[in-house]
Amino acid sequence: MKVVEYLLATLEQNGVEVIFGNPGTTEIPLVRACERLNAIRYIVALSEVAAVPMADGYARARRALGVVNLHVAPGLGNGMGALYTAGIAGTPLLVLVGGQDRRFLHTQPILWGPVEQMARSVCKAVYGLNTRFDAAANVRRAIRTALTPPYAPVALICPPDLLEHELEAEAMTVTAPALPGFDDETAEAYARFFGAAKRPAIIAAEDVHWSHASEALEALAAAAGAPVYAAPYTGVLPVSAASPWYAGYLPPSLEQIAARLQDRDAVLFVGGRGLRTTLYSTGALPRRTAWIGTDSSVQAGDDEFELACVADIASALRAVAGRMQKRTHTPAEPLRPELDLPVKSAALHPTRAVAALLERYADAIWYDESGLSTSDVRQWMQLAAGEYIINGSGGIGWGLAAAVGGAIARSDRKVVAAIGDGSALYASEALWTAGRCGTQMLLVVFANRRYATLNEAATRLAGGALESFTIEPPVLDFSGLAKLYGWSYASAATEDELNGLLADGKTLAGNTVLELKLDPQLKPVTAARHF
Ligand SMILES: Cc1ncc(C[n+]2csc(CCOP(=O)(O)OP(=O)(O)O)c2C)c(N)n1
Ligand SMILES: [Mg+2]
Repeated sequence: MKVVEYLLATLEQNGVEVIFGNPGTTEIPLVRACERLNAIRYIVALSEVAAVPMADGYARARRALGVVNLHVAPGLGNGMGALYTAGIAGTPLLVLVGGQDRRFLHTQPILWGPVEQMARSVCKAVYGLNTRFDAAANVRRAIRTALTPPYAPVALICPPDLLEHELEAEAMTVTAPALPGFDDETAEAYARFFGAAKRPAIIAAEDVHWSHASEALEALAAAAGAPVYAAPYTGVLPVSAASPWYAGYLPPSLEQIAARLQDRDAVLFVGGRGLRTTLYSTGALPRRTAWIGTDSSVQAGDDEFELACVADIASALRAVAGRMQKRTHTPAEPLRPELDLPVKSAALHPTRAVAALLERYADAIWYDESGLSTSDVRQWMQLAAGEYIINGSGGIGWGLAAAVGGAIARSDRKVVAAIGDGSALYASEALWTAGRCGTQMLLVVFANRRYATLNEAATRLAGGALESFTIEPPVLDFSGLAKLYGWSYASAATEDELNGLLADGKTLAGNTVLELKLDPQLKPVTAARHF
């Protein structure tokens, strides 16, 4: 078979069903083979800034390897911001980079560039298909590395001339190394860590999702009587928000984190790389910390961990819970700080809009890049583990396209993308791919005609909103965007209008842009949590 056929057969054998990409000349062998073999679907995105988040959003919603194909140096360059995000949030992603035909590479042809060097800055490993002798091994090596924690993008550079070579090899299932569970002694040590604490807490991150560990986490929380916080900016909700043990997302501010944890005397970090915060602030964290995860570069505070283990998270948590004496069955009081909704106003209040949308779409998978409203979404959501997804890196322009990937991954489910008006415009061409794939998505645009988050930060830092963060005039007309890509469109400027739309099952069905026309004077009630 040809190298390209081997590549596709091996991907298929390892459960891959789709490749997202924006193709060019160097991708012609790959795209042609996808069409001819008709096993793996090549899903065209109209840019790389859309293709990479789509693959990432798809991977997270499916809890499976995502594959994206990028066109030589400029295509890889366009995709790098989102590859950075996948690396920070820890998504297993295989990046097939279209290399150049080696027969004239020395002439520095058009689109030539240092792809290996570029890929290395955002991928944890870079492999190439170099000869017909190494191609089969390197295909499998790249997949195996991508499926080995800590997860991050892995690049495989695929020169088109080599893809057409013949090779003799058999497609195989890759054996990704299994992480160990806990032996008795280790489980006992973690149980003692909790046993010595009066008021322990758990801070969980993305690895819980990838390790299918949310139930084990909840069981440990119940056994230890420990609230579970999501680490700030966690890319996938690690525990059900409806769980009595869920204590909410930690705010991305060390000062606010310290305030939330001030009466805790021991913290177990489960997965992740530590506490991602936004602006500089200080605060003292509990001194006693322990960690179970996959990435030893984790940073969790000023002190070293009392215990630290690279382990399979689900089985490790089960082993520790099994050794604990149950102290409490349910927490004494609600662990998430409770807030009242603001009173209804003449204009649509963003907080009340979020609450109404969460109630109506309680069973949907949510992708949230709603800017200043994200903390409101987290305050009131009751979503299931793995079904609330954010970029995780702070790199905006990811959420809309990622939600399209999620809607393609889970065509059995409604997907809601809650996106700020600024954030909606970095990769809005993803709407075309959604239309082509027949997704069922609701894109809610929070149209406050501002970079409100930046104004909030500017106010905090230097005393006031900035003219440059006002994105009007001209006023962005999202009905035009919907029309361009063949989506339906609805808008609401008052609560009654929004409720009318939510009550009527038809208007918001299918792929619909719902523009919330907001008064920028009405801020989300949790806005202060951002900094
Ligand atoms: C890739 C990237 N570019 C720029 C920024 C800086 N940034 C942070 S928030 C923001 C504005 C977000 O605006 P919008 O989506 O309208 O939400 P709002 O703040 O208005 O609620 C920008 C530009 C970023 N975080 N990531
Ligand atoms: Mg905005």
